[in-house]
Amino acid sequence: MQQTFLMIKPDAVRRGLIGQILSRFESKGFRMVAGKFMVISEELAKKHYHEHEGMPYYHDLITFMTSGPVFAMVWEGENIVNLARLMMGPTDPERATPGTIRGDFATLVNRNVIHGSDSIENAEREIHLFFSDSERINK
Ligand code: IDP
Ligand code: MG
Repeated sequence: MQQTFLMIKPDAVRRGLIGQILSRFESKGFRMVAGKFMVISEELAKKHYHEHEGMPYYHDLITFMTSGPVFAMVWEGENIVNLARLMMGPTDPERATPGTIRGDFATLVNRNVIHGSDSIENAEREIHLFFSDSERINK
């Protein structure tokens, strides 16, 4: 059974989309094992997005991700890393087909409503960046 890290970004929290987005993962048959409503620090945002340092959008990304509360989560299920990415749709909502989360709820690449780990290795890293082992429910 795989676990992945998902995060509802500040734009989606502000727009009141948490429930609709979570319900898609619940309906799919996945299980939330940890969740935290939080404002992330600049330090945590920079660690999370370290691969993007130096990109032209990096500064805006860090400012945006720390601009308001996010809902950070760990979810569990068969092949969830890949399946959650498919459910989210591509990074740029302009290329996301209707039926995907970004296809249905977003229009701009810098306001694309959700983060999801892109590999099993990154899922591990991101889960441990945001959650302690005891915060993941194992029942
Ligand atoms: P992902 O969120 O689909 O994994 P990444 O390429 O890892 O996409 O990029 C991380 C985040 O950085 C994106 O979700 C988006 O918020 C932002 N981002 C990526 N590329 C661009 C861009 O070209 N312009 C503005 N923001 C971008
Ligand atoms: Mg990514």
